[in-house]
Amino acid sequence: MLKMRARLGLLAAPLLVPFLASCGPTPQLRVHDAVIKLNPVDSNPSAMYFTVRGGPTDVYLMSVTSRSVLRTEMHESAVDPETKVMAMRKLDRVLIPADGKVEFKQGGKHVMVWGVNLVGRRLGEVEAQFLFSNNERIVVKARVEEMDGREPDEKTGHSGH
Ligand SMILES: [Cu+2]
Repeated sequence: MLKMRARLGLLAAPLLVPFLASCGPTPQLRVHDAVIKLNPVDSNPSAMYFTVRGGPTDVYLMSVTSRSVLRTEMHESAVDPETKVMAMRKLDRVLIPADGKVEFKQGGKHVMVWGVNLVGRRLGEVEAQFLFSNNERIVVKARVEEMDGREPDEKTGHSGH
């Protein structure tokens, strides 16, 4: 039995080597700073912003969904080179480069969100699910706030409209 344990110890040792040999942590695919900015007009879509950090390999972000909303779409805002007008286009997927950083922010990439439900507004947060091309799913809490950063009217009880 003792002999057996000694042998197992020897077998386990090589497994540690890759960890010790790498100089720095392996990049991990993750999502942070997710926030939904509520549209002041309830029938108009709200926008969701966040940052995605790339993992060890290139992947695509395929969708962002939430059970607390009716519908979502990934968009990118950009100035049309011909008309010089700011316009949005729909994105089917977004490349997240290995060890890279992709920001979804105002005036750029964003997720359009229709129908944020009352529970999410009252709690001031919803659970959002990010699906990637490698089948990884990341679930994060997204803060829900008014356009100017205040807590949702439904949470504070201030109903201005
Ligand atoms: Cu949009």
